[in-house]
Amino acid sequence: MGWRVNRRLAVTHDGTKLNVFDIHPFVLAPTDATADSEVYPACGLRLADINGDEAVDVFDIDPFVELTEG
Ligand SMILES: [Ca+2]
Repeated sequence: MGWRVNRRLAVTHDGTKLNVFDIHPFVLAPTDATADSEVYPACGLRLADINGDEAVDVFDIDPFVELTEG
């Protein structure tokens, strides 16, 4: 796999592992950071950095999908 993935934290920061309920905040975080902080104040953009490269971008999509499938 090769990704340094944070499997402990869901994007929603709800105490669960990553699941389908993290899809909305995962999409919202990089596209509208203001709305994301209002809707999910406990989250933070860093939780959407699934591959651990300190950026939230298109390269986080594949590992995110893989985690939600597993
Ligand atoms: Ca990333």
